[in-house]
Amino acid sequence: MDVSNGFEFFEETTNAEVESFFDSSPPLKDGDEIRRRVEDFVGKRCSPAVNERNNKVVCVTSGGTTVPLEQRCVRYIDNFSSGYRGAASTEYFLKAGYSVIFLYRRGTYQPYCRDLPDDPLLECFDVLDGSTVTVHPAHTEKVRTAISEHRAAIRGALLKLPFTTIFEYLQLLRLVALSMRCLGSRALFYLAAAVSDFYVPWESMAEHKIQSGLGPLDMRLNQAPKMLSVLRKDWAPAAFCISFKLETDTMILLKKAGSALKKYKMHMVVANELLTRKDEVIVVTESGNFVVQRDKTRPGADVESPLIELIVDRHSSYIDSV
Ligand code: 9Z3
Repeated sequence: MDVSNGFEFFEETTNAEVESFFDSSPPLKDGDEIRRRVEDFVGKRCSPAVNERNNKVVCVTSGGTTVPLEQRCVRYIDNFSSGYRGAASTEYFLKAGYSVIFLYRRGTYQPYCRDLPDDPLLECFDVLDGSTVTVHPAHTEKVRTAISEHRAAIRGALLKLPFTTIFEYLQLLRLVALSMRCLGSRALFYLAAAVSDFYVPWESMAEHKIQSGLGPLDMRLNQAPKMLSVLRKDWAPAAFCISFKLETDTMILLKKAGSALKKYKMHMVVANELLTRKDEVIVVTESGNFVVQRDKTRPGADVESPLIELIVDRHSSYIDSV
């Protein structure tokens, strides 16, 4: 699906392509309500009355987007991402004092719930005497932490917005980015979601389930408009922007990350390889590359902790420099 080797051969995304993508996308369900919630959340942090420098907001994107093959969708193409990176990073950004807009794929990992078993309801809870629900002793601490930290976060500083398709994701990203403009350099984009490179335009998509038994299926996928440059240029030009580059071939990873940095004018590109992504990432910047590793001597330590530490530091310098 991600024919990453090919994308450099495509022309720059034009404004017309961007407009046509949004014009033909099915509108967001509850779009007005989502806009109201985002503007309310960001508006509180834009006001000059609040302590400016400490009022930083990050949009963390997480999970993969789908490309539906039918309007009444039965089949779709998916991009790999468990959402672990986004969920863990959200926790560290909150800890560092950021407000977080967590734009996530429905059904993927959630902040504070990463360590719960796969089937938390059935594995964490017990029913005593046929009526009282209790937490299984082996999971009490995890459940307590998940509930209390999550509750504290959503009370003030965490706004969660779910997506499934590439149409929903890009409309939400645009909505959030335009709202975050008022934050200037205090806005940070941490784009860890795995976004489809190809899609079927809504108007050329079959309405009903594609029928089988008619021989091979021929399908033409369009190149998805590259919204990273639009985000940088038009939506939130003063924001600090970090994108991710995923490859399975380490030989081309750094080259691809370097060209994404230049092409989309990112402030950082986090390069990772599929199999080692939980142990190591390489942060590619104009002033050089930084290898960030999980501390293997500490059980349970993850790579997101030192990664977010580095990013918070660089973002602060960026705020001071503009
Ligand atoms: C990433 O590279 C993320 O780090 C992962 C995280 C998806 C690998 P998990 O969710 O994994 O913890 O399981 N995200 C970006 C992937 C991507 O598709 N990037 C595009 C590309 O590489 C640019 S938007 O071309």
